Amino acid sequence: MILALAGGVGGAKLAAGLARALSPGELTVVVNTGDDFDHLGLHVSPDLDTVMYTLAGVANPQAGWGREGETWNFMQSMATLGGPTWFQLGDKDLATHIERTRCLRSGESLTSVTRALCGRLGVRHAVLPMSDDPVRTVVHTEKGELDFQHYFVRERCKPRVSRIEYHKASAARPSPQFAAALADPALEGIVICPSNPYLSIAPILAIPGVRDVVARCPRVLAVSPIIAGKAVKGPAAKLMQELGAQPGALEIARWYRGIVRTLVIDRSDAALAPQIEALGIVAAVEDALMRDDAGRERLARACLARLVR
Ligand code: FO1
Repeated sequence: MILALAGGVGGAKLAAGLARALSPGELTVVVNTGDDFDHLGLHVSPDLDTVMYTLAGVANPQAGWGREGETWNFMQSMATLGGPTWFQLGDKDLATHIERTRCLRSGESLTSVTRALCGRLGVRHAVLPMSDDPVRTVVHTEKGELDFQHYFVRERCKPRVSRIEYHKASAARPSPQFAAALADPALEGIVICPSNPYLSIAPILAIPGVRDVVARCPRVLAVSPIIAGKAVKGPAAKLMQELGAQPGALEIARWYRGIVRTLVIDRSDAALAPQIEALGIVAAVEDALMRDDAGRERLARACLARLVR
């Protein structure tokens, strides 16, 4: 069994590639929930939904998040009524948040709701929230302390960041299914998807016990979300700069030092391989940009080959 740790769009793409390469019993995807928030009275789980929609083949291909073929009647009516419109909820997507919230209020766990929603959308591989307990990413910026979605969507990642915090992470437990997967004797390896390390992977590793178990696993591979000094999507490079690090795959290697055995970097970063290897990490040079379904599967198969080698 392979365990994949994932955040939003980049993580979802590799998870989809892994899902094409592995049968449902062979893959478990654990997803960051530090981005979750309550909005308009609804429990929104953006990364879980991005992974779920992508694996179901119903994600919006342009944005990467939300659903394809969306309609926006709800949003337009909200605008007419003068309600908040900074966070775009399409009509189909809205049903996901309403149904999730209804089930959570009736006492179901986030793990159980996620399994049901994934099942309804035809996702056959296991998709798990990192925890059933609330963990909330908070970004300390020049504009003060911002909840993650306020920083990311409302403020468009513009305010300069000085620190990132994972609220309540120290009191959270991995979901029982995540804990079971980590302890499963059939666990062959862990793939850390090309998600933002600070915003998507760090909250998962911040749950007590998780970092130690991952670090003890002999086969852990990460894929760099930074290619040629730039983030494929999102604010990873900007964040690195603001946090005093040089944006690049070498800095990603430094961040994952002590956790991963192998770092997959793009061909355009091949010259960094000797410096990465000097950190005690195997640098695996691959075509790391996933342009289409075939690119996702090719990178996934390359990761699996590197993992078990
Ligand atoms: N991202 C945006 O940039 N703008 C939005 O209005 C927006 C709405 C949205 C609604 C549902 C959902 O599941 C995700 C949504 N996202 C939006 C993406 C999301 O907030 C971020 O990409 C992730 O949290 C970062 O991984």
